[in-house]
Amino acid sequence: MGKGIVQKILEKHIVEGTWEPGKEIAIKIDQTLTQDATGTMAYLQFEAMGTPKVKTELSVSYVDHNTVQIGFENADDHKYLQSVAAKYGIIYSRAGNGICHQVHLERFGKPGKTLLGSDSHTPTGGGIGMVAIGAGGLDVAVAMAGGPFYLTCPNVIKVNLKGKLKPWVAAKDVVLKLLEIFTTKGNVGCVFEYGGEGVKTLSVPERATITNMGAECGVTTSVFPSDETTKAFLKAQGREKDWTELKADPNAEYFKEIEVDLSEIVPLTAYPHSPGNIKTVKELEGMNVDQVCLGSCTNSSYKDLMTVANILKGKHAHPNVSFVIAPGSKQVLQNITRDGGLTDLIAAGARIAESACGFCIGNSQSPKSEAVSLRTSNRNFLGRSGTKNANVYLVSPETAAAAVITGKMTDPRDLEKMGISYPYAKMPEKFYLDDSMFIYPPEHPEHIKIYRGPNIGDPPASLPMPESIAGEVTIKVEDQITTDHIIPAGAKMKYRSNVPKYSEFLFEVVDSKFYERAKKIKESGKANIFVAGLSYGQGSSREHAALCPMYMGTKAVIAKSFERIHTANLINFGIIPLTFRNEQDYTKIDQGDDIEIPDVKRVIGAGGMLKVKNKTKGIEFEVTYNLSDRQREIILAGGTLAYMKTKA
Ligand code: MIC
Ligand code: SF4
Repeated sequence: MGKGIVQKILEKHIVEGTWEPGKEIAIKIDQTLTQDATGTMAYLQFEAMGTPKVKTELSVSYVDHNTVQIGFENADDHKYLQSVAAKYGIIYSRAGNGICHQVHLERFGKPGKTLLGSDSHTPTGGGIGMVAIGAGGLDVAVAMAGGPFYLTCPNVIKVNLKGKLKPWVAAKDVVLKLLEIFTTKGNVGCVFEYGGEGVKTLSVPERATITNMGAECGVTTSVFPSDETTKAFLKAQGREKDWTELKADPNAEYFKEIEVDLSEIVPLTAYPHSPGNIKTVKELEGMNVDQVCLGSCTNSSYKDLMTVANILKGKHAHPNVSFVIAPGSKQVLQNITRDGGLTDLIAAGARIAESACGFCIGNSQSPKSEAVSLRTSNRNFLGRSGTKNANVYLVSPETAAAAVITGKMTDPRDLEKMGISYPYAKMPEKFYLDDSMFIYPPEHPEHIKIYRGPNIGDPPASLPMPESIAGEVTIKVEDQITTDHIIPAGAKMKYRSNVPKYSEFLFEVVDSKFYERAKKIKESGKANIFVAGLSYGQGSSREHAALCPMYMGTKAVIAKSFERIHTANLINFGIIPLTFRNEQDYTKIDQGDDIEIPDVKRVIGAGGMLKVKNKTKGIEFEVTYNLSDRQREIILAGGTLAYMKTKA
């Protein structure tokens, strides 16, 4: 039987287990990346492991999230990251160099390699044929220390692309189409592998947009073949030697195959407040637009910005539209400057923001109250923009440009009627290259002292699983609760290195009284228990969505289902993810209920079925858990760091 690309790459990296979809495997990680918002905790944990130097082929520490720096906290973290990078053999990408995923694709990604990143959009690297996976910081720390990464051997879904995109229709519309087909839930344990004749019609940045937003479907990663287009991209980056061809065997077998005809796709948008809410742009035509933001790791490439620059050449932003651009990297900014795009964008009234996450994470450019904001980013979760009652629509750069001109939601194909023809932005044969914002680690790092400002605190220690859990339900939430609901980013993200302080903002966007209740429960000696619906923990890889609950004394989350990265983070911090055996039991438990999970330690140790006693309601029901033997040991030890100590 032939093999697909994902199977070929993974099989080369498996160190425990074998290729058997659904079973746990461990793989060797070639490259890691971190970003500053998750990186500080990751490196604190790495330091705790006592490894003198990273053991990967390449590890890069990016600073791209917290670059607004109101107060000393972020600058302290950046200095800490710079010193850790120098000490342990990590390349440091300074603030201003760009968004980790864009920069990694440009300068370091290699077809056929594995990449683990402490950011959920790490699968961007799949655009050049990497198996690139997002994970919590602790998992990345383990990989840097030479440990393997554990994952469920994936069910690979082959997406056969046919045809060619029509003018004004973009890669963003392709991935929004996939979100319409697959939705944001129910895809845990799957990977998208792209193939078919349509692949060769897509450039690398287009492929990367598609793999980037596979994260929103909840798949482990998304991978494109590595072909002549990949080679040309790497050549333009001066890295032709990093290219290898990757293609699926003609008789490869997959878990499932679907066909997507690129020529049938039309401009799409994801309406508030989920990337899975898909409508055609036509359906929303005429809606007034207050803000347009172009950027984020999804759509901030040279091609994206040049396309918009060419559309807006000689035009001006509508008076009601605040138009912001955050180029994906310093390289993008330098190249659109070289090729004249920046001048056209500035002339059109663009506000040029730093090459960083910026608006995407809500730490700047929050829109006005009740605004309609069109963004080329990947997430429109409630409150993420920093304005809770704003309505964020995710769109392609083409649709964004159309709204800049008209001040309304406009199908970009209608720009033809205004005399604007579709400007195909060509990929340069050679990018202007400048690596001066990378700081390479010294050969002799002995003299390096780690800088620790007052914002840096040690990661809190977790407690082993007690014999039985006596707890109270702190909160009961609905389906599709994202990590942005659990712990906000934006302005609060500066406390990432200060867990006690950051914990005060848990569930803030859902329930402003949450922290007070959780604190009371903790002080009473009971465990905090959360109850949730389907697909709990969507979105970001931020381990603080598990670390802060752990700090507040949370021992279990009972949900209808969980998302992959968040499940791993819960386990890493000794919180057991439990699912209702019978989904109807969700109705039998409420906020404030007194709960007991008897004999939990023994039962998990033996791998048996757990019971939840609802003492307030005088009933009980069964819950299940899907943990490997290794994960059961981690849960019993109270988390991965504690477990590693038992193995040392
Ligand atoms: C995001 O897009 O939500 C983030 C901010 O990049 C997160 C990481 C974080 O919370 O620091 C992610 O996607 O993993
Ligand atoms: Fe940064 Fe936004 Fe990408 Fe997250 S999704 S890495 S915040 S640009």
